[in-house]
Amino acid sequence: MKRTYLVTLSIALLCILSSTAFASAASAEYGFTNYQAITVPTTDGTHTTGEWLADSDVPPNLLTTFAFREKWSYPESKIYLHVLIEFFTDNTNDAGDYYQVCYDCSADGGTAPKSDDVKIEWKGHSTAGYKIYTGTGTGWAAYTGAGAVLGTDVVIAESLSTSPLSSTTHWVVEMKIYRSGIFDVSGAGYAPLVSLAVYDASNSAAGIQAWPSNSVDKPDNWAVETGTMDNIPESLTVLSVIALSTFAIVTGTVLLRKHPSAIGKAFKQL
Ligand SMILES: [Ca+2]
Ligand SMILES: [Ca+2]
Ligand SMILES: [Ca+2]
Repeated sequence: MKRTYLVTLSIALLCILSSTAFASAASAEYGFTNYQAITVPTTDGTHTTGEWLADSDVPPNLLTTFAFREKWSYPESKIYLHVLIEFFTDNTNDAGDYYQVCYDCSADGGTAPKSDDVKIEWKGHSTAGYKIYTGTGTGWAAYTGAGAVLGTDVVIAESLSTSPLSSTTHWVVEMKIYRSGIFDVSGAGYAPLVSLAVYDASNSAAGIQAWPSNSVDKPDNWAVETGTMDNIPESLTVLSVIALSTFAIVTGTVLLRKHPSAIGKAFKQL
Protein backbone atom coordinates (compact mmCIF):
# COMPACT_ATOMS: atom_id res chain seq x y z
CA MET A 1 0.00 0.00 0.00
CA LYS A 2 2.78 2.31 1.03
CA ARG A 3 4.70 1.49 -2.19
CA THR A 4 1.62 2.24 -4.31
CA TYR A 5 1.29 5.59 -2.58
CA LEU A 6 4.96 6.44 -3.26
CA VAL A 7 4.67 5.47 -6.93
CA THR A 8 1.54 7.62 -7.32
CA LEU A 9 3.27 10.52 -5.58
CA SER A 10 6.33 10.15 -7.84
CA ILE A 11 4.20 10.15 -10.98
CA ALA A 12 2.32 13.23 -9.74
CA LEU A 13 5.61 15.05 -9.05
CA LEU A 14 6.94 14.08 -12.48
CA CYS A 15 3.78 15.45 -14.10
CA ILE A 16 4.15 18.73 -12.20
CA LEU A 17 7.84 19.00 -13.17
CA SER A 18 7.06 18.16 -16.80
CA SER A 19 4.32 20.76 -17.04
CA THR A 20 6.61 23.36 -15.46
CA ALA A 21 9.37 22.50 -17.92
CA PHE A 22 6.89 22.74 -20.79
CA ALA A 23 5.60 26.12 -19.62
CA SER A 24 9.11 27.58 -19.51
CA ALA A 25 10.67 25.45 -22.22
CA ALA A 26 13.35 27.97 -23.15
CA SER A 27 14.97 28.33 -19.74
CA ALA A 28 14.45 24.73 -18.64
CA GLU A 29 15.78 22.94 -21.71
CA TYR A 30 17.91 25.41 -23.61
CA GLY A 31 19.74 27.56 -21.06
CA PHE A 32 23.50 27.96 -21.44
CA THR A 33 26.30 30.20 -20.20
CA ASN A 34 28.12 32.80 -22.26
CA TYR A 35 31.62 32.69 -20.76
CA GLN A 36 34.32 35.29 -21.14
CA ALA A 37 36.78 34.02 -23.74
CA ILE A 38 40.17 32.68 -22.73
CA THR A 39 41.11 32.47 -26.40
CA VAL A 40 39.66 35.34 -28.42
CA PRO A 41 38.67 33.82 -31.77
CA THR A 42 39.84 35.26 -35.07
CA THR A 43 36.78 36.06 -37.15
CA ASP A 44 38.04 34.59 -40.42
CA GLY A 45 35.41 31.94 -41.13
CA THR A 46 37.58 29.00 -40.15
CA HIS A 47 37.50 27.02 -36.92
CA THR A 48 41.07 26.14 -36.02
CA THR A 49 42.15 23.75 -33.27
CA GLY A 50 42.06 25.41 -29.84
CA GLU A 51 39.99 28.36 -31.02
CA TRP A 52 36.47 27.53 -29.78
CA LEU A 53 35.84 24.30 -27.90
CA ALA A 54 37.85 24.56 -24.67
CA ASP A 55 36.35 27.79 -23.36
CA SER A 56 32.75 27.91 -24.60
CA ASP A 57 29.63 26.24 -23.26
CA VAL A 58 27.78 23.66 -25.35
CA PRO A 59 24.17 24.84 -25.78
CA PRO A 60 21.89 21.91 -24.89
CA ASN A 61 19.64 20.03 -27.29
CA LEU A 62 21.30 21.25 -30.47
CA LEU A 63 20.35 19.42 -33.66
CA THR A 64 23.04 17.03 -34.88
CA THR A 65 23.22 18.87 -38.21
CA PHE A 66 24.82 22.05 -36.85
CA ALA A 67 27.06 23.38 -34.09
CA PHE A 68 26.61 26.65 -32.23
CA ARG A 69 28.96 28.30 -29.73
CA GLU A 70 29.20 31.72 -28.10
CA LYS A 71 31.72 33.53 -25.93
CA TRP A 72 32.56 37.16 -25.34
CA SER A 73 35.57 39.41 -24.98
CA TYR A 74 36.26 43.03 -24.10
CA PRO A 75 39.46 44.27 -25.68
CA GLU A 76 40.08 48.03 -25.42
CA SER A 77 36.95 48.58 -23.30
CA LYS A 78 34.67 47.33 -26.07
CA ILE A 79 32.48 44.27 -25.52
CA TYR A 80 32.18 41.78 -28.36
CA LEU A 81 30.04 38.69 -28.72
CA HIS A 82 31.70 35.91 -30.72
CA VAL A 83 29.51 33.36 -32.50
CA LEU A 84 30.39 30.12 -34.26
CA ILE A 85 27.97 28.24 -36.51
CA GLU A 86 28.92 25.07 -38.35
CA PHE A 87 26.38 23.57 -40.75
CA PHE A 88 27.69 20.03 -41.06
CA THR A 89 25.29 18.84 -43.77
CA ASP A 90 25.64 21.77 -46.18
CA ASN A 91 28.60 21.93 -48.55
CA THR A 92 26.82 23.56 -51.51
CA ASN A 93 27.02 27.24 -52.40
CA ASP A 94 23.42 28.28 -53.03
CA ALA A 95 21.95 31.77 -53.30
CA GLY A 96 19.10 30.58 -51.09
CA ASP A 97 21.24 29.27 -48.21
CA TYR A 98 20.94 31.29 -45.02
CA TYR A 99 21.66 31.62 -41.31
CA GLN A 100 19.60 33.63 -38.86
CA VAL A 101 20.56 34.48 -35.30
CA CYS A 102 17.94 36.23 -33.16
CA TYR A 103 18.34 38.02 -29.83
CA ASP A 104 15.72 39.23 -27.42
CA CYS A 105 17.84 41.89 -25.73
CA SER A 106 15.34 42.55 -22.92
CA ALA A 107 14.56 38.85 -22.49
CA ASP A 108 10.88 39.67 -22.22
CA GLY A 109 9.72 36.93 -24.61
CA GLY A 110 6.39 37.21 -26.35
CA THR A 111 4.58 35.35 -29.11
CA ALA A 112 5.95 37.77 -31.75
CA PRO A 113 9.13 39.88 -31.94
CA LYS A 114 9.09 43.33 -30.30
CA SER A 115 11.22 46.41 -30.94
CA ASP A 116 14.08 45.21 -28.69
CA ASP A 117 14.32 41.93 -30.62
CA VAL A 118 16.93 41.68 -33.37
CA LYS A 119 17.43 39.23 -36.22
CA ILE A 120 20.76 38.96 -38.02
CA GLU A 121 20.40 37.31 -41.43
CA TRP A 122 23.25 36.13 -43.67
CA LYS A 123 21.97 34.78 -47.00
CA GLY A 124 23.66 33.40 -50.10
CA HIS A 125 27.21 33.56 -48.68
CA SER A 126 27.47 37.17 -49.81
CA THR A 127 27.56 40.61 -48.22
CA ALA A 128 24.48 41.40 -50.35
CA GLY A 129 22.65 38.87 -48.20
CA TYR A 130 23.35 40.68 -44.93
CA LYS A 131 20.18 42.03 -43.35
CA ILE A 132 19.17 43.17 -39.90
CA TYR A 133 15.58 43.08 -38.72
CA THR A 134 13.89 44.38 -35.59
CA GLY A 135 10.52 43.32 -34.22
CA THR A 136 7.33 45.23 -34.89
CA GLY A 137 5.13 43.55 -32.29
CA THR A 138 3.61 41.30 -34.93
CA GLY A 139 6.59 40.34 -37.12
CA TRP A 140 9.94 41.57 -38.45
CA ALA A 141 10.87 44.76 -40.33
CA ALA A 142 14.19 45.53 -42.04
CA TYR A 143 16.40 47.80 -39.94
CA THR A 144 18.74 50.22 -41.66
CA GLY A 145 19.47 52.61 -38.79
CA ALA A 146 22.69 53.19 -36.91
CA GLY A 147 24.62 50.51 -35.08
CA ALA A 148 24.22 47.63 -37.52
CA VAL A 149 26.92 48.33 -40.11
CA LEU A 150 28.52 45.21 -41.58
CA GLY A 151 32.25 45.22 -40.97
CA THR A 152 31.94 47.61 -38.02
CA ASP A 153 29.10 46.56 -35.73
CA VAL A 154 28.86 43.05 -37.12
CA VAL A 155 31.71 41.12 -38.74
CA ILE A 156 30.76 37.90 -40.55
CA ALA A 157 33.20 35.51 -42.20
CA GLU A 158 32.60 32.03 -43.57
CA SER A 159 34.26 29.28 -45.55
CA LEU A 160 33.69 25.81 -46.89
CA SER A 161 36.19 23.98 -44.74
CA THR A 162 36.80 21.22 -42.22
CA SER A 163 37.08 21.83 -38.48
CA PRO A 164 37.89 20.04 -35.21
CA LEU A 165 34.18 19.08 -35.10
CA SER A 166 33.99 17.52 -38.58
CA SER A 167 36.57 16.34 -41.10
CA THR A 168 33.98 16.59 -43.88
CA THR A 169 33.95 19.91 -45.74
CA HIS A 170 30.99 22.05 -44.63
CA TRP A 171 30.03 25.68 -44.09
CA VAL A 172 31.77 27.31 -41.12
CA VAL A 173 30.55 30.76 -40.06
CA GLU A 174 32.06 33.10 -37.50
CA MET A 175 30.47 36.33 -36.29
CA LYS A 176 31.74 39.12 -34.10
CA ILE A 177 29.06 41.47 -32.78
CA TYR A 178 29.83 44.78 -31.09
CA ARG A 179 27.61 45.13 -28.04
CA SER A 180 26.15 48.58 -28.46
CA GLY A 181 22.92 50.14 -29.64
CA ILE A 182 20.56 47.50 -30.96
CA PHE A 183 22.93 44.63 -30.10
CA ASP A 184 22.60 44.67 -26.31
CA VAL A 185 23.48 41.02 -26.28
CA SER A 186 26.60 39.98 -24.42
CA GLY A 187 28.97 40.39 -21.51
CA ALA A 188 28.66 39.66 -17.81
CA GLY A 189 25.23 40.15 -16.27
CA TYR A 190 23.39 40.08 -19.58
CA ALA A 191 20.88 37.33 -20.16
CA PRO A 192 19.28 37.78 -23.57
CA LEU A 193 17.17 35.14 -25.24
CA VAL A 194 18.67 33.67 -28.40
CA SER A 195 17.65 31.45 -31.30
CA LEU A 196 19.34 30.14 -34.42
CA ALA A 197 18.06 28.89 -37.78
CA VAL A 198 19.93 27.46 -40.76
CA TYR A 199 18.70 26.57 -44.25
CA ASP A 200 20.35 24.67 -47.11
CA ALA A 201 18.64 25.49 -50.42
CA SER A 202 20.07 22.28 -51.94
CA ASN A 203 18.14 20.30 -49.32
CA SER A 204 14.79 22.05 -49.13
CA ALA A 205 13.24 18.79 -47.91
CA ALA A 206 14.99 19.33 -44.55
CA GLY A 207 13.32 22.74 -44.29
CA ILE A 208 14.42 25.47 -41.90
CA GLN A 209 16.40 23.86 -39.09
CA ALA A 210 15.95 25.88 -35.93
CA TRP A 211 17.23 25.82 -32.37
CA PRO A 212 15.23 25.82 -30.19
CA SER A 213 12.84 24.05 -32.55
CA ASN A 214 9.97 26.01 -34.15
CA SER A 215 11.17 29.18 -32.47
CA VAL A 216 12.37 31.59 -35.16
CA ASP A 217 9.62 34.17 -34.76
CA LYS A 218 8.51 33.40 -31.22
CA PRO A 219 10.77 34.82 -28.47
CA ASP A 220 8.81 32.92 -25.82
CA ASN A 221 10.56 29.77 -27.06
CA TRP A 222 14.11 31.11 -27.39
CA ALA A 223 17.03 29.92 -25.27
CA VAL A 224 18.41 31.86 -22.29
CA GLU A 225 22.04 32.90 -22.72
CA THR A 226 23.48 33.98 -19.37
CA GLY A 227 26.61 36.11 -19.55
CA THR A 228 29.30 35.88 -16.89
CA MET A 229 32.67 37.49 -16.18
CA ASP A 230 34.00 34.01 -15.48
CA ASN A 231 35.94 31.80 -17.81
CA ILE A 232 34.55 28.32 -18.26
CA PRO A 233 35.23 26.28 -15.07
CA GLU A 234 37.93 23.67 -15.46
CA SER A 235 35.57 21.16 -13.85
CA LEU A 236 33.30 21.34 -16.90
CA THR A 237 36.20 20.47 -19.17
CA VAL A 238 37.23 17.65 -16.79
CA LEU A 239 33.63 16.37 -16.66
CA SER A 240 33.55 16.30 -20.47
CA VAL A 241 36.74 14.24 -20.50
CA ILE A 242 35.34 11.88 -17.83
CA ALA A 243 32.09 11.52 -19.79
CA LEU A 244 33.99 10.75 -22.99
CA SER A 245 36.28 8.32 -21.15
CA THR A 246 33.28 6.56 -19.56
CA PHE A 247 31.63 6.34 -22.98
CA ALA A 248 34.83 4.86 -24.41
CA ILE A 249 35.13 2.33 -21.57
CA VAL A 250 31.47 1.29 -21.81
CA THR A 251 31.66 1.04 -25.59
CA GLY A 252 34.90 -0.91 -25.37
CA THR A 253 33.43 -3.28 -22.78
CA VAL A 254 30.34 -3.90 -24.89
CA LEU A 255 32.49 -4.53 -27.95
CA LEU A 256 34.74 -6.87 -25.99
CA ARG A 257 31.75 -8.86 -24.77
CA LYS A 258 30.14 -9.00 -28.19
CA HIS A 259 33.22 -9.50 -30.35
CA PRO A 260 36.11 -10.81 -28.22
CA SER A 261 37.82 -12.40 -31.23
CA ALA A 262 37.68 -9.15 -33.24
CA ILE A 263 39.27 -7.20 -30.39
CA GLY A 264 41.93 -9.89 -30.05
CA LYS A 265 42.71 -9.62 -33.76
CA ALA A 266 42.94 -5.84 -33.52
CA PHE A 267 45.50 -6.12 -30.71
CA LYS A 268 47.54 -8.65 -32.71
CA GLN A 269 47.75 -6.17 -35.58
CA LEU A 270 49.25 -3.48 -33.32
CA1 LIG B 1 38.45 31.62 -36.77
CA1 LIG C 1 23.79 24.96 -49.63
CA1 LIG D 1 11.98 41.35 -26.42
